[in-house]
Amino acid sequence: MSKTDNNNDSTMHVMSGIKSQHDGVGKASIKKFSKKKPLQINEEEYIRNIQNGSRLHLAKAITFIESTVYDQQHIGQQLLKNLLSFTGNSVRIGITGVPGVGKSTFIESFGKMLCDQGYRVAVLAIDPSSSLTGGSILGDKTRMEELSRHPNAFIRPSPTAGTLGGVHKKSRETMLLCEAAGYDVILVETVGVGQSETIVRGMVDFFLLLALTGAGDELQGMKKGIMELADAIIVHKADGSNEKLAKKTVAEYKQILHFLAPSTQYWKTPALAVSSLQKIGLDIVWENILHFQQVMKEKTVWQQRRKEQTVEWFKSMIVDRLYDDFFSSNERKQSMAKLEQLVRNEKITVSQAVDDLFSSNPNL
Ligand SMILES: Nc1nc2c(ncn2[C@@H]2O[C@H](COP(=O)(O)OP(=O)(O)OP(=O)(O)O)[C@@H](O)[C@H]2O)c(=O)[nH]1
Ligand SMILES: [Mg+2]
Repeated sequence: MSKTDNNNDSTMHVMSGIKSQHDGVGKASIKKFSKKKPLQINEEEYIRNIQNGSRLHLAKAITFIESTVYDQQHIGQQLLKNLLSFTGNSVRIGITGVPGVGKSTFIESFGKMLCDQGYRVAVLAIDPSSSLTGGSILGDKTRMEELSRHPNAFIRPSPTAGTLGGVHKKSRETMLLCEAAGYDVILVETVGVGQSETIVRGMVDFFLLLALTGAGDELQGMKKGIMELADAIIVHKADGSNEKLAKKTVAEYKQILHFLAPSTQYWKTPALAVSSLQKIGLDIVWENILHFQQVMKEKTVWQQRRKEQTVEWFKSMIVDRLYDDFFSSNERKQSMAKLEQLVRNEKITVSQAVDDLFSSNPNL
């Protein structure tokens, strides 16, 4: 890539491009963007600055990766390619739990504790609900106020524009960029609804489930499957008048965990009482994670899991690509519209319509 100036105009160009997509502006406007003069950056300078800890350059590189504009995406991929050999050295931690359980507050306190110990901490907030209003993101920014001011921290809320497939693709690459920038701990927050837990579980080494007191009640509503994804269950808000109940809940979870398959081989999933507001139990969570890392590295489960995750990522990107390619053809769109009409009027069966769509000689 040729070396040209990285001027402010280019940066504005990137920002507005991304904003438009999140605001729901469709492909037409993206095409208009692509027709503009190709965007170029000084790649070497970017790489050097990212590795030297420039948060600005890291943020811009992530913006390139997240962009839906081909030129920008390409720049992001080029940067990542050159930085790939510097990735992989962090502890990747996923954090999930129902809205309001205190994920952001936990990240603020836990992240700050680690930063104070000298670790560099990156936070990626994946929030499928935030794309429309942006409300959660603003909320999270204020909730993570102290952490965001810490020189060792980097916080990146990622609006997702509603597509979970897109989320995990970009979040993974964002995570790699953070690692290349020297972050030791990556915290990935996801709202505990639907598919996002499985996606995040597939990106991280250690998966934390935050729960509230009253395991008995909560378990009625909580899927056993989610508990089986967790490497630790945190009974959160274990402070004040809630402290006693939290300890009782921890005991209940321990009993339940006894009967569940552990998320990671050689690991007994613990249940721990934590208060992020009072900063109680955060050090024990970290001790558990360090112990997990040590055991899993010795048993090579750590390395194997990462390899499997990369292969799974590759497969899911193939599916994404097939999906996009399939639906982007105008000819196919027309065929689909015709077939839809035929199916609606019960002229042909759904199977016949699908066969027709996939056949090279559609009977239309
Ligand atoms: N008592 C107590 N309250 C807490 C604790 N942690 C968080 N809270 C409160 O719980 C509420 C929700 O906290 P958040 O951190 O925003 O929860 P969240 O899980 O990130 O919420 P969403 O991002 O909306 O899913 C806030 O009012 C917090 O002050 C805690 O350790 N103790
Ligand atoms: Mg939150």
